[in-house]
Amino acid sequence: MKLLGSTTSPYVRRIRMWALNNDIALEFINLDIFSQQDRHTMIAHNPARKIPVLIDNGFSVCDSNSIIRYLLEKSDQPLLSWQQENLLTIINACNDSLVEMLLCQRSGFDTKDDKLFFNLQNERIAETLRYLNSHLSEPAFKSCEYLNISLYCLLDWICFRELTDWSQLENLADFYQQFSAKAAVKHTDPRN
Ligand SMILES: N[C@@H](CCC(=O)N[C@@H](CS)C(=O)NCC(=O)O)C(=O)O
Repeated sequence: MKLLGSTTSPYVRRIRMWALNNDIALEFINLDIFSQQDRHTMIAHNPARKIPVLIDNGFSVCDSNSIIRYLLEKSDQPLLSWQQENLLTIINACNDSLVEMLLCQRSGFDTKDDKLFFNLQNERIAETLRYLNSHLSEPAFKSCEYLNISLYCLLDWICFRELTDWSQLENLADFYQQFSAKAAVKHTDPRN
């Protein structure tokens, strides 16, 4: 199986870390999705023009949510419960808003402007982080490897891109510190 992605994408990193932990061989194709040639490769497999994309025997699976479901099924592991799906939705919502804000910054907008779009993203980012801070000790969260990986990838990506300060959220800070020691973290560090 091949994984189209980039070393910097937190969504791609989740899949890479989970595959490493579960001994699932993925050939990682590192793309620069804003270069003409690599963009062509991405678009050829995903009309939505986003990474990650998993390719298995010529079949493309788009979106990290579908990819993890595909890999869990393929490796005969239980899917996420509905409670866990909801927690993943919260992580995704935070991550999506941060991606939108980064793209706005790169497009030359002042994201500190008092504008509806920026205010909505900032509110969502702050509240989802607060929610995750108070729910990450629950059994449904703790017992789910993919949720833990996804949260770590979100937090580390926020640090890497210097997007927002979550250091006052103590449970998140403890979680981040403990998780950092894992081998898959080092292997997929976007700074390397
Ligand atoms: N819902 C998607 C989100 C993936 C996503 O936003 N990927 C970003 C990279 S981190 C991307 O490809 N962005 C390209 C764009 O927005 O044009 C997933 O879970 O895979």
